[in-house]
Amino acid sequence: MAIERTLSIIKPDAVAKNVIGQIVSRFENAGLKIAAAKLVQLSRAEAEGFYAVHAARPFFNDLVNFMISGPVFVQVLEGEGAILKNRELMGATDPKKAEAGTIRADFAESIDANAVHGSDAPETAAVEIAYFFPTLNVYAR
Ligand code: RTP
Ligand code: MG
Repeated sequence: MAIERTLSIIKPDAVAKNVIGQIVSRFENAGLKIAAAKLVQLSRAEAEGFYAVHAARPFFNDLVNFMISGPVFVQVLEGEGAILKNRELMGATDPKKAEAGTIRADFAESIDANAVHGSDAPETAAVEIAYFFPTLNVYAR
């Protein structure tokens, strides 16, 4: 499998719980490297733009309000099959359905406050990485 990059966000609920380090350790232990990272408070416009694909969904407003409720930790993770690997580490969107030992099973409270985001495909990973780290190629290894 090829070396890929994916965008990860540790969401406001997990940042507030002080488990950034525990979640990052799971990525590191799975062999993913951190290619970029920052702690940011998203504006409403930034959160709306990031989740624009969901703009017509009934949960959009709640999702945006949640994403701006506190700082988020945004990372680019890099490694073999990073996109799928990250999704597997995250677990299902609804933590009640997430497999035991996944990040969402262990740290998330609800489908709304579900601890992490991860890109779901190569195309979305490219768009999402550019959204938060437009100059990342400067740091490419
Ligand atoms: P994410 O984009 O945050 O990594 O999550 P995901 O791919 O697992 O789920 P997605 O379908 O992309 O939905 C984005 C976020 O919207 C919230 N959501 N709520 N109430 C609902 O039915 C519902 N469905 C989705 C979740 O917080 C999800 O992470
Ligand atoms: Mg998604």
